[in-house]
Amino acid sequence: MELRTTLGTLADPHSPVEPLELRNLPASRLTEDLRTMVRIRQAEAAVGDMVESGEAKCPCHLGIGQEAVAVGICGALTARDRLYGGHRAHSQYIALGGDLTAMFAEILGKQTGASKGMGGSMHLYAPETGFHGSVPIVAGTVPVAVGAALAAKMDGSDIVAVPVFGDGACEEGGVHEALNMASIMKLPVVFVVENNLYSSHLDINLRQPFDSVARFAQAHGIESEVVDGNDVVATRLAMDRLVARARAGEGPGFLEAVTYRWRGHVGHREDIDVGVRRSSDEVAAWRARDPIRRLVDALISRKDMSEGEFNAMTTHVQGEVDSAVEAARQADYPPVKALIDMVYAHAAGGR
Ligand SMILES: Cc1ncc(C[n+]2csc(CCOP(=O)(O)OP(=O)(O)O)c2C)c(N)n1
Ligand SMILES: [Mg+2]
Repeated sequence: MELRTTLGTLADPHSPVEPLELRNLPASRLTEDLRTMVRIRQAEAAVGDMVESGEAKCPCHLGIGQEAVAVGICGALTARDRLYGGHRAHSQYIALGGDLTAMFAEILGKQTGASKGMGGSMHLYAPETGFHGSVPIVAGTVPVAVGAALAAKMDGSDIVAVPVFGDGACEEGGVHEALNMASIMKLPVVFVVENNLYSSHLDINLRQPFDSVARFAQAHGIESEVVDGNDVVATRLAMDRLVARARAGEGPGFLEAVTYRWRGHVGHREDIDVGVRRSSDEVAAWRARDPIRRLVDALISRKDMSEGEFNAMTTHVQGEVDSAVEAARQADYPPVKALIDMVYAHAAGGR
């Protein structure tokens, strides 16, 4: 097997933007995918506003521009599967159907939040949807997901575990241990890397000898696919293939989805020129590869949607987001006592 090292045009924002191939997929499904991408984008824009105004006190990492990865991968999963996220996980939480009010409430530190207001943006949790938590420790949930896959195998269930992490997380040793264990034990896990070409402010070309991280999967004998992560259809189809293999007991998979975040590493700003290569030109070129616009254009050219229908969709979703934000604002903060009750476990006998 030839070692894949370079992303080529997938990482070049100036390469021609190819129209999405909708591959005879039904309009109903693609329209739902579009709606979810719009919901993620507008919810994250609202989070950005909360950060800018100072209303949100916790660090918030926005993935605006990366929506197609979450929607593509989550569409391949059931609520019984177990997905684990990292610091930039609003998109996966929403794509799996996590409650918007509970997400905003968590970000605002309210007791109705997804983690009862104790965790903030980077500690979302909605196990009823298959979202088994996000943790800010880079790569922290990767070995945890492999543990979930081991449990699934030992139980003889058909559950698949999915850790979602970044290109930067691939520089953590735990990822490589997790890949090795998953491979040698043929565990039902699909590793998903959102390769957005940056780790904080550092370009992947300044951190690694090659820009494609799927080579780590190849090194461990794991089936891998590399896709345009701004193409929701390609992402979904690749994930479907890897999940089906894992579910059938054929071993782990690894999906590298190449994408780009429009905002800076953390907070609401674009972070132009704080890194070594991130320039306004680069951001503008990636914005032209907007995963939402590409899907809208493809749906319009197949006559499945009109521009007016898309506008109506965005207005409707904005209404949902606004009411969720308002409901989160109205909720109470947890009582101070909850800090002790929820952070420390009580010993048996109730001391
Ligand atoms: C173990 C650990 N090291 C460092 C950090 C600080 N940190 C937070 S996010 C981040 C960058 C991660 O980059 P990547 O995995 O590519 O994800 P992205 O932010 O691009 O989504 C770093 C270094 C951390 N949270 N945890
Ligand atoms: Mg990254």
